[in-house]
Amino acid sequence: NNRHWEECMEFAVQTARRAGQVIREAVKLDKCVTTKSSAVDLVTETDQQVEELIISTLRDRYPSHRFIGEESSAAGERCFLTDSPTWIIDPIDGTCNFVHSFPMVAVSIGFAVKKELEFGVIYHCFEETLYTARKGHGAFCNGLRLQVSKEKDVSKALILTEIGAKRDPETLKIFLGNMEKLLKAHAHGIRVIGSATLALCQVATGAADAYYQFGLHCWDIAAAAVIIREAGGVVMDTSGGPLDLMSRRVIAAGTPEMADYIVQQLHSISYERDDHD
Ligand code: LIP
Repeated sequence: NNRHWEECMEFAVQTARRAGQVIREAVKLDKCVTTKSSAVDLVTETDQQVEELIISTLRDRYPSHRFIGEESSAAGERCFLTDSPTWIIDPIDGTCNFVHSFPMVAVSIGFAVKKELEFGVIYHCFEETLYTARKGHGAFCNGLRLQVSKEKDVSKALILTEIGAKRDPETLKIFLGNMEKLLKAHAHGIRVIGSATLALCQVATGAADAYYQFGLHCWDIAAAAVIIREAGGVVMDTSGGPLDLMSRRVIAAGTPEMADYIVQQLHSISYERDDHD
């Protein structure tokens, strides 16, 4: 089966590159923007077209596999993992960036078997950089091996986060309070780049020391989790427990010490689980 997953990953790479080309063309055109869970949770026709392209391409080749996709879920499809081989897809991660032509947009394709993540492919559409990892085989960016940062001390850390779709006063207070705590601990800086998957890839390369977020989705985490782990990093729940792909929250870091420190600082923001009924 291992050989088979390797072939699946090669096909995922081809498919992500094709999708990225469609996104690069579409960003130059007028965009038809609508909203989903909130006024800042954006979707465009391109998100839907690219998801359709990716899923139909993969389904033609692997008809027995299951698919979880951001836009299929928005359209009402149930989102849950079974033991079957399952593709977990974000056609455009960084939709708000895409809408503004801010060049941080990625295609993310993760793959799980028996509820375990096997490989991840993330393609930065504008830089044309490709992040890949398969369980047990290392993580790569454009073929070069990745290694996370070894930093343990928050006062020497560059930390990434994302805001999430909820913007009510209570949520914003917790969000800003979390940032304030890390800034008071003298983190070198905090960045919000608008793409959870590309931010997580920065942890895999060692350019960032940690990432945390409340409110992201399984398709933002799946591929990146494999890439960070294979680069030697940790990916866990914000409670400090094991990662729960459907829980809408994550902490990733180069070292367990860094992750544990951030766990201690964060106040939780609750979002409805991805696998809710
Ligand atoms: C979004 C991320 C964004 C994060 C949101 C959301 P989308 O994905 O890229 O950075 O804050 O939680 O998941 O909607 O652009 O695919």
